[in-house]
Amino acid sequence: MRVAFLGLGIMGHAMATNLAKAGHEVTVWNRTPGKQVEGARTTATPAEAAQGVEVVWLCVSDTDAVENVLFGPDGVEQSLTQGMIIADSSTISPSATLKFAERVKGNGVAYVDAPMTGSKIGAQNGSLVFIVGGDEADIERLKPLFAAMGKKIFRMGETSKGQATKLAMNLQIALIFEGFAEALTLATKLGVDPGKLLSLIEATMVRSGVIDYKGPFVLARDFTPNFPLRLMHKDIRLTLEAAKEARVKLPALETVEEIYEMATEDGHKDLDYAATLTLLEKWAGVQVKGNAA
Ligand code: NA7
Repeated sequence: MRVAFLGLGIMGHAMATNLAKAGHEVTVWNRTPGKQVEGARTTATPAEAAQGVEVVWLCVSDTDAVENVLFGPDGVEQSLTQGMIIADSSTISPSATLKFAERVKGNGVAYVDAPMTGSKIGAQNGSLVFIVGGDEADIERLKPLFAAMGKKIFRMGETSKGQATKLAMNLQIALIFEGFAEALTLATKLGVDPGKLLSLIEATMVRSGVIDYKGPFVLARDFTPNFPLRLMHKDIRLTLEAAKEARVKLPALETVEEIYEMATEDGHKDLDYAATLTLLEKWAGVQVKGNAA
């Protein structure tokens, strides 16, 4: 298929690479020039990238970035044609997604929100899980592209339901990790070996995918970013905004948001979100260390 891929960050670069590798005709654009994708044609503006394509796929930081790429100067809007599909893999506001979809509908363009999970490694080896909102027929047309970048798609409902679900998923990741980090900090302060605690967790119902993945990194004190703290913080803020719009109170997430705020003030925003642990350690006056065995 002819695809424009806009946004060549950690995730977008790997996804566009997989599209080109799968034989699709890909044009790419990134705000900061200089990024290229093997097998794809680099363009100077979003409008140029979207010229004559069947699908425009976005993967940029946040709601403002999506709005800018679509409707800003030299934006995608200038190149919209009847029957085109816009697919957005950025994690952004569900209500803004609906507004964007409404605006392009006037040009006969469909809008599919397709945030994903699987982090950098999943993007590189094409094993992302997509959490999708949109018309079934449009999603069906996108299947060859989804297949090139991921291993599964879950259709959650009409446009915006992918974003809504992604926020509900990341809410759980943030809270599960925070529970783990608090448990590690308390156990360490009380003299328990965190490596033994992790072995126990793995053998009991406390076990979770989040802890399986993060536990070894944390015990090795490796906070290099798989999912940067600044992006998880953005998702937490988005979730709280969406909750406010829907009149839903999320007291635990509100508290965790403050921890992310303070971790950012401590200079950890570009580390993995697991670095929120260091704040708990600072308050408790301990450092969690141990063997992952
Ligand atoms: P990165 O690696 O931080 O990449 C972000 C990308 O978004 C990168 O290409 C940025 O371009 C681009 N960006 C940021 N702001 C803008 C604006 N205002 N206009 C156009 N482009 C912009 O993030 P990831 O790849 O890890 O994640 C991307 C999304 O997927 C995000 O929503 C995650 O939550 C999930 P730059 O190179 O800085 O010029």
